[in-house]
Amino acid sequence: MNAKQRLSNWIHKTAELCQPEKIIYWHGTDQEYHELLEEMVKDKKAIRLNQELRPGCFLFRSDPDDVARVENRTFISTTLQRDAGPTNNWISPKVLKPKMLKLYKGSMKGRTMYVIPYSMGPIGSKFSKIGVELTDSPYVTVHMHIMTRTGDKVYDLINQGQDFVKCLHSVGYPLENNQHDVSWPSAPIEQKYIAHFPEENMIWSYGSGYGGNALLGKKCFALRIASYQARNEGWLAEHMLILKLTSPDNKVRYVTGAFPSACGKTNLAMINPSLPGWKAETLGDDIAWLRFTKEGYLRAINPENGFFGVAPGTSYATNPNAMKTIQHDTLFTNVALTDEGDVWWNDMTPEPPSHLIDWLGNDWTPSCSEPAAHPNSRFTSPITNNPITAEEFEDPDGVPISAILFGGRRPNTIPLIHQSFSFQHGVFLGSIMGSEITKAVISSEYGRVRRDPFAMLPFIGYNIGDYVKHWLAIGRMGDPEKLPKIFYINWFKKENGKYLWPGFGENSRILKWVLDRCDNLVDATVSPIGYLPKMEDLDRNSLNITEENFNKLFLIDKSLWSQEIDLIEEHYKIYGDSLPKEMRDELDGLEKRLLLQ
Ligand code: OXD
Ligand code: MN
Repeated sequence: MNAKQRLSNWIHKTAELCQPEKIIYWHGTDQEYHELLEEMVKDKKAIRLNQELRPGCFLFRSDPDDVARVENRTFISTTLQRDAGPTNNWISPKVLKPKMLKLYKGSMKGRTMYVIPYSMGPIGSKFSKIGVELTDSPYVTVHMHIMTRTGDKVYDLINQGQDFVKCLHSVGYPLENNQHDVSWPSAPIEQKYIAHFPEENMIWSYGSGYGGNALLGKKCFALRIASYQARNEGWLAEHMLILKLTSPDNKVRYVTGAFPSACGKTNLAMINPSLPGWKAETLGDDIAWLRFTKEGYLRAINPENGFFGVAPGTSYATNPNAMKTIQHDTLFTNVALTDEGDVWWNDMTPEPPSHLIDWLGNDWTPSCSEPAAHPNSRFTSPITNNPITAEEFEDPDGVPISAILFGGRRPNTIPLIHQSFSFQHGVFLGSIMGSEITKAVISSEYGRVRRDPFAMLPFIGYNIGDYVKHWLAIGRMGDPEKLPKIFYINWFKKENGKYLWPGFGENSRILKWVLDRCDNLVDATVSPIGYLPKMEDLDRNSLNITEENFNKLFLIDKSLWSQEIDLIEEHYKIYGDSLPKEMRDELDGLEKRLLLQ
């Protein structure tokens, strides 16, 4: 059976199973998008914001029980448990499929099933992959329209025989006998399933309408399924931003960066460099697909077409380019509504407005103890809204990557920046990545370090040990001269509860050193943990920071590093017996170097 027949068979079989009232084929036009938004406003599922203040913008409020990715309901369903590995929830397809088929039976009754063909990456690029999402959620449909490249050109690729990822999504709220709909349908938590069948190029999502649970092109396809495909096909699907940097002498370089959540990834992707003459442009803020070219360089594309950013904390002070991005044609979810029909969230302005409608639809004043916007409230904007999106974003061949940045939020131990001794040592740095748990995440574990290898812990679609082995294999496939250099960054070192480093635009000073190292323009100091900058190579002009504090940013404290080794040992237990030997060798090497110091 060819791809076209497979698509039509699958659509018809799904319709028979889920029993939608009607089927709408999405063609990817702005007219369909606007008409569907109008319909949602009429059905009270969306609020039109003040079109003078925020043209083309709408607000959605989710069910209070459906506000984030549900990792404990996310499954990798492979034939063998070993292939899902020790860090994923696993259920055999033989058990999971009958369970989910039961849930899907009649689940779209009284609703429309949208058929959304989409491409991750520029349509037709060698880097790109295509998928089709069948969903009964108009919210998901308008969001997929922004976040991916949807439309007829993708049907054309399928007609030409290109394989696609089958993505089925239902909110799990059938409307029986003209039952009245609710504004955000979803299913109880124990019925939610975000299931991946990597062996079959297939995703089944049931019961949630929110973000990564439901916009299946994003975490489900572009990370979990794609990482599985990438391992088999010799490339990398990573949770990384892509940034273009132009130096005052007009030299262009590209870097990628992986940081766990709440580490300022979107801010870095949209940085305004403080260093005179430097220019930064965005290629992506969340996902990168990297492949070797014939010439042996690793090139990257951003498979997405929009931003799905966390709203709280975003302001003209922290991220002016994001604020300009969301000024128009943006969909907001779970933020607060002002009396003028505009949006607001914590720290958007220094003072909150005197009255708001909060994300739950209730009156809110500054004396309320709960935040007006949900901590995981979001904005969804086309990538072209960003005033600093790089033109190469549409380049089907991607951009060559000079450096890979890893990082996390650590109040101590880890210096502001260090460089790995080799690609393998860089893989080690990725494998031990961690971040302090902030109050916004899990309050009971506040202050502890949570390890998030490569910022991919919830997104690796297969065995984590095999994933690290695959990174090592990529290192062996590349010419060491042409492979990106790997760095580890910590913008968040503190003393007496205060950040030592100003961050934001000043981070360009560190990026400059990264590029100088890539160009072999500067030497470095060899330390037990990696290469450190020589102080004279960091541009400190007009930087308001004392010599003493500056030095503290690079201090390697032996007793903290000895605790760190114990923490890494502890962390490595999660890999079980799948930890590659090279990582153990790197840890031994680190320990020895620290002892000799
Ligand atoms: C995201 C995430 O939403 O990483 O990008 O959770
Ligand atoms: Mn992310």
